[in-house]
Amino acid sequence: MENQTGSIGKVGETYDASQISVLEGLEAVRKRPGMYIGDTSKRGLHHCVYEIVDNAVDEALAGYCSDIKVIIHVDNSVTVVDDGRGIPTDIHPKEGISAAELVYTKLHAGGKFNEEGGAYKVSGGLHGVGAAVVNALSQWVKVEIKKHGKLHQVEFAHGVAKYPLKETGVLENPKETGTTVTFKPDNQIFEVHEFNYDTLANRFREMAYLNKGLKISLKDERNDKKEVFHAEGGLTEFVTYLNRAKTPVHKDPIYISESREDYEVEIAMQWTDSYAEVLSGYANAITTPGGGTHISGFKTALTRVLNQYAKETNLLKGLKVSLTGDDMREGLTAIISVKLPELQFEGQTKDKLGNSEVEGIVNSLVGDGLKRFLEENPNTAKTIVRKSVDAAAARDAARRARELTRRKSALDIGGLPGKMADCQEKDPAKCEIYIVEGDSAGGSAKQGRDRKYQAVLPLKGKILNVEKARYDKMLGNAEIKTIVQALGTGVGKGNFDIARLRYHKIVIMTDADVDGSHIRTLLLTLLYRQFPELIEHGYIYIAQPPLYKYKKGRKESYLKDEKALESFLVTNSVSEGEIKVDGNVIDPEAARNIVNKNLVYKKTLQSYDIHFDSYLLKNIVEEGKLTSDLLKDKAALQAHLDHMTDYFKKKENETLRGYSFVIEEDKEHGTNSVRIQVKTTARTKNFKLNAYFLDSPEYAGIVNTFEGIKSVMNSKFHIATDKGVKDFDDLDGFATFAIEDAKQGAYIQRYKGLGEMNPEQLWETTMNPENRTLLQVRIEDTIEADSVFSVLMGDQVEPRRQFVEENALNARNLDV
Ligand code: 0RA
Repeated sequence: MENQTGSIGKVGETYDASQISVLEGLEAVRKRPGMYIGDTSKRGLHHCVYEIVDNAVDEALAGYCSDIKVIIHVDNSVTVVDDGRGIPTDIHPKEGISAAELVYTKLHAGGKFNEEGGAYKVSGGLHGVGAAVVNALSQWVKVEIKKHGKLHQVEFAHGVAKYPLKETGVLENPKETGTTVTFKPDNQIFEVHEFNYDTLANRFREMAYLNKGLKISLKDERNDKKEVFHAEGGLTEFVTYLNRAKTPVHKDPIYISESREDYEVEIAMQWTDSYAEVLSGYANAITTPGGGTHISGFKTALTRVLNQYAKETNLLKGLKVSLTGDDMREGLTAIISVKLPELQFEGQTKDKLGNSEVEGIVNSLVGDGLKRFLEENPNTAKTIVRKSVDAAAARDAARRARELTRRKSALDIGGLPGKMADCQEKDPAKCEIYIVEGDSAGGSAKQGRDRKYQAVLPLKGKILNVEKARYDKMLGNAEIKTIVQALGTGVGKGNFDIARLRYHKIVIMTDADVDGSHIRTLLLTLLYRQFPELIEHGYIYIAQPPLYKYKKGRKESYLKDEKALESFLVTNSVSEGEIKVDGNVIDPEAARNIVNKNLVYKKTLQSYDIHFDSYLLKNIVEEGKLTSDLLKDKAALQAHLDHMTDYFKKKENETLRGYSFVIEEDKEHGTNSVRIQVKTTARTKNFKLNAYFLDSPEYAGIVNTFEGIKSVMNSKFHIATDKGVKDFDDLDGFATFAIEDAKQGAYIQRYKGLGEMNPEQLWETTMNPENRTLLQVRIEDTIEADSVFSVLMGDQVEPRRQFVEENALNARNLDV
């Protein structure tokens, strides 16, 4: 595929000089991707999808599009389909190329469009240059446009058009319009290559809630997961969703939607009996984790109106302290969404809304709306005020409890928990603390560690679930007290001081079993609810003890997981003896390379079994006859399909599948397609095999993998070692032998707990910075994290059961 990348010289022949600046622009993006999409890690990778989806959402917000579909493919390419007007296809008068191509190559095309095309409203952070940025950072992009009764198509490789926009056929329904974009992010640019379903789902769910009526569906072909995000109830449904695992103290969320001139303010909020405050702001549907004027306007209005109401209704009687905004927001979940003409972002990360006029507008609209609500719903109003009064009283009690503990710990000598083993180093930046499950693993960790800079705190069993406990009760728990003491920061508003933190690496080390995962979640809940700054600073890590140990003779290796074990077995296969392929000697390195390629090919095919059929795919790829050229010739296609039908019929006993093929006309691509039915004992599956797929870079990728082993697939393999001589009729036979051979005489142990490792092993595999891998805990999405913790740790059983079922609580799936 690489050699299909249009060379610059060729582009120069087809296009005028304006292409040169386009190429320079793309080059700038590829050189410094971070400047355009933030980073090249998981976040940046997913951001590419958001940019493409944002374009479709803009079309939807302008009222021209009702349905957006997003598909994650097996090769980690992504398709975004919309039924909007279709990107303009006409040739741009000044640039001399199609508008569609311009959108994907020119960094300022979006802005220009706005002046000329009129209705192109830009919502995203990149001001419409998103498509070109994503193109520059993609291995390939394919765009299909339905417009003017025709299907148009253009493809790019590394940002460069492979050919000008072309018409491929006529539409069945000439009135149909829309845009389909498929892209594969460049693996050379991004550090992370696999899309995460939940990350995309959370974002689309949020977008659907923020844009009432918008419909986005998501499908993952890697596992056939799918969901439709669509909320006629908008923010009210959002708050209900966020509170799904909590117990609301009033029935329906309070909803305020008002506008003043060009400013729209939409708010939904609901109090629950939890102690967490969840406030989330959006400006033009862009999240503002840094807060800003909309948030401060909201807070001011809430404090003012509730205080006034409490005074007027005499509900403050007996309260010794005055009611603060924090008291009022205890247990509150609120979404504040504003839409405005000209966004201004502030702060280091540009995630804080800066428009000063917004503060007053939100303050006044929310104030009026809330006042009206309280007057019309006196029972709910009283419940809310009583909850705030409770919070204020608890805050006062906690302050007294804290003063008590502070005095006590001042008397403590050293102030460190007794069962803890501290390190010698005093500079927190160099210090680590391992929080370890169980006394026995704790003992191994104490013996195995480097005592210069590694401290160990063993925990006895499970700590208190802080999700269900207020501050004072939490501090009464002995295990939590030892953790707080060890960290050194203190805890709670006005008491926590990050400057006093004694370790800049806090490593949670638990067993890879259900109990271990529960303890880890309890610890993360404590850290998330009481020490969120530690997570924000990136100080919290999860240790990754190996799952496997491989031992053969004196050689000992630890393998992180199944995948690592598999690739280890391949690299250690056929390590001795003479290997011949069709009579020619090859070196073991080459043999291992072939075995590995065979494995990759097998896995690639296998991954298509979920939404396609791997056996059929293998046949099509290896025969190489069923191409988009063959599709065009109906008679030849029919002859080939007859041949395939006979072939599969003969193999029926082996495959247990019945295949049938029907030719259909594909006017859009000016050709035919094949409808395939696969019957197994369990079910019948239907697919359409069309030119779109056979011409896709995705399919080319599979063919390419096959090409790598094609020449030796049916070769005779021969291996002669001390143990004897073995012959194989094909690569499959040899590859199976090679991997089995690596297992021969080896002892492969699967670790269940940390306790199965002695101190040296624990040090070697999990604590020694030279070898270990630590998983850094990051909060990608603060509101989603809040709801995950309440789902996992809260009172409601059903949401938790559902979550555990859907996520199968994978120990490595820890991005909260
Ligand atoms: C500008 C003008 C027109 C449509 C679009 C942009 C458009 C862009 C994207 C990007 C993804 N999907 C899209 N759908 C539409 C309208 C041109 C016309 O009225 O013919």
